[in-house]
Amino acid sequence: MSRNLKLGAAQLGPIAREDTRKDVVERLLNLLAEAGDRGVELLVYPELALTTFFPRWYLEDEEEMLSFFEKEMPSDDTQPLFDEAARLGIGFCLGYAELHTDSDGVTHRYNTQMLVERDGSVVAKFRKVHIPGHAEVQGWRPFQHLERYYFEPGPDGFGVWRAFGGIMGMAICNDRRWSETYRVMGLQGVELIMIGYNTPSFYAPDPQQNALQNFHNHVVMQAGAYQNGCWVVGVAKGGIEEGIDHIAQSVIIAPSGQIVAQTITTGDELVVANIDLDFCSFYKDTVFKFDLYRVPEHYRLISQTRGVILPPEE
Ligand code: ING
Repeated sequence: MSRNLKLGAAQLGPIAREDTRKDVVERLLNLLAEAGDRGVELLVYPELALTTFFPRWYLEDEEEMLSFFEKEMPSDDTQPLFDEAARLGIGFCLGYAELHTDSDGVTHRYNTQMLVERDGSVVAKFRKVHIPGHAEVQGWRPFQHLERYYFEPGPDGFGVWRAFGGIMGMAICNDRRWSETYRVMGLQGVELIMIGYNTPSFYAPDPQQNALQNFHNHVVMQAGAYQNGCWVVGVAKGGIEEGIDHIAQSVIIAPSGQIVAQTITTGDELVVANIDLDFCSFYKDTVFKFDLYRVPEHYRLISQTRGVILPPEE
């Protein structure tokens, strides 16, 4: 028995500060059209796929800052993407900056991904949990990473949803570096995790890591896939955007941890893989059979470990 799903990773190249939503939606539609030609059923776009990665600047003018956020999804500008995807019967995952007003009238700013089924219905919204960077301008940096100024952490954690014939999960960019991200969804039986990312190749706090950015990008997603017996798709907005280089190398990773598809450019590029969601059981039912080998009591004890356990003083 196999539950096949044709999965597409729709990598984007740079988006300029002055690019309009219409300019970008045109590019998303081009990738969608190619996905349709190649029989894709689920298409994953990057983090913040509608605008340039604006947290690289401190935007003093509130009106300009809010211009990078979506007040509704779909909006007039993004409705054509939703319409064409539904017409083609392709589901998609789209990253964007979300302005959300809750039932108490409080406005929140989130770094968000929306998952849409093949019939155009909205499956879920996920809001980024791990917000990297800093909240105030740091003059020593060659460029800023002000995500902690622009975004609140998502309040809902990491959920999973039944869609596309399986159990779907989402994470965004920095989330992929933390093992809890995958395990929290793994404990809920996740079979595919969709991750968009914008990752500068220069890491200001420790430039020694620059040369390892592509390695770190893949090792965390491959480990997360293997240790939780799930598929992982990681999709970049890459290339030199407003003068800052971003890694690309978008991938589709199997529950074995193997990379089954990878982009070879830093621009708009679609890679496709036919994934079998039943393949997850080769790992979920053997090496990582949680209810047999993963003893919660051990983890409760381990979680109480504080620092290094030293032998008693002589
Ligand atoms: N970007 C980066 C990421 O986590 C970063 C920030 C880069 C953190 C390198 C640590 C090391 O991929 C976003 N948008 O989270």
